[in-house]
Amino acid sequence: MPFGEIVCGSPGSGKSTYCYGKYQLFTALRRPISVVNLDPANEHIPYPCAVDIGDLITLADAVAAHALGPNGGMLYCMEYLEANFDWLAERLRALGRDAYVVFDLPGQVELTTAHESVRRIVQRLARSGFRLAAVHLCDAHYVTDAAKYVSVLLLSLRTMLHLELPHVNVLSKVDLIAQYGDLDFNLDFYTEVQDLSYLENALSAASPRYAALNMAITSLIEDYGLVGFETLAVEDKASMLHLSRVVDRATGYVFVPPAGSGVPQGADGAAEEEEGGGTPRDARANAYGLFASAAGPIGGVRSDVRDVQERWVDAREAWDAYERRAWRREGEAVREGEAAAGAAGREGRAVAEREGREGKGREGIRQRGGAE
Ligand SMILES: Nc1nc2c(ncn2[C@@H]2O[C@H](COP(=O)(O)OP(=O)(O)OP(=O)(O)O)[C@@H](O)[C@H]2O)c(=O)[nH]1
Ligand SMILES: [Mg+2]
Repeated sequence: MPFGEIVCGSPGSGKSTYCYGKYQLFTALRRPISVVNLDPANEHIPYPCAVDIGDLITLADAVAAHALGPNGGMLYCMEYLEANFDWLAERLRALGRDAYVVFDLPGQVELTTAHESVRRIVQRLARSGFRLAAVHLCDAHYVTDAAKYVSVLLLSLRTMLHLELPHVNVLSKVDLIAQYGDLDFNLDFYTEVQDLSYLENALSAASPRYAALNMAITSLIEDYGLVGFETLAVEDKASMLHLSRVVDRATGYVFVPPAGSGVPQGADGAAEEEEGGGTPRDARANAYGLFASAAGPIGGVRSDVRDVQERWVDAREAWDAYERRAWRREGEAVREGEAAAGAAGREGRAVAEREGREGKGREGIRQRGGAE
């Protein structure tokens, strides 16, 4: 069955860049991936596009044909896509049953917080067998200001409640966070959405008139207790790998056995498998990874937000220097490996040539000996 991610978030939060980063990561890992552009205003698509809404409708078409503004045009495009859902479904079917599809959405947040078309499209995809998670990107610079942070919390909560999908909120561009000045709290305060009453002073100082409203909003967010964040620096491999693990858990991908794996001895279905009539891969539980990968903590480099804080906030220069040294060493090792392989190849060819000459020489001697 196909799996996928609905990548949403405010304008410029890094959705298309993330889709491209995911495409590069999965391609390097030899994991199947297809990226679908659902943003009719996306003119410079950075990734190879498996399906492009631009082939159905563009924002410019909608605006020109119906004398709409850009926001109205975007809503029209999504309604048009919903009305032509078969167009999308047919192209997605062509990607195969084992496809992993990343959907790049437009940045208009009303599409994922209030308007119904995207929600209904997502529901229809789910009914057609897709296992989806929403990946909601929020620019990390919002956490540097208490009021903006509260707005991001509200936006994330609203998106979660509207889309009704397994949901991963992400503070994107965390590599830039140190540029916006010192944080009032450590990063884990923001990602774990800890006691929001600590924001009271900052919120009241910024807008004393709305102090009571702000605190009512924060207590509403706390009452739901749903919002939390992962972090993302798209060019950092560790960050992308960690987020991929989180998303795999949210979609349920971790429950599906890896391609080509058999059923372990003694597990349900092992006998059937031995007789050659096993259940298809996506219809059986992943007896290898079920508990280890689904129930255990997610490990790996920078899976703890305190490490993310150290990498991008507390000791950024030292880490940059360390990674540059590591890349240099890796480059040298690759070059040395290639040089050694080249030398071995040359030596091998020389030996083969020598043996060839000697072989011909012996043949010549044998022939001469025979003639005598
Ligand atoms: N430093 C840094 N820059 C990023 C990161 N992710 C995205 N960007 C930059 O943020 C800008 C916006 O990224 P996009 O991927 O176009 O954002 P988007 O959400 O697709 O934007 P819209 O489609 O217009 O809503 C680009 O200049 C990216 O290079 C990141 O992790 N780190
Ligand atoms: Mg985009």
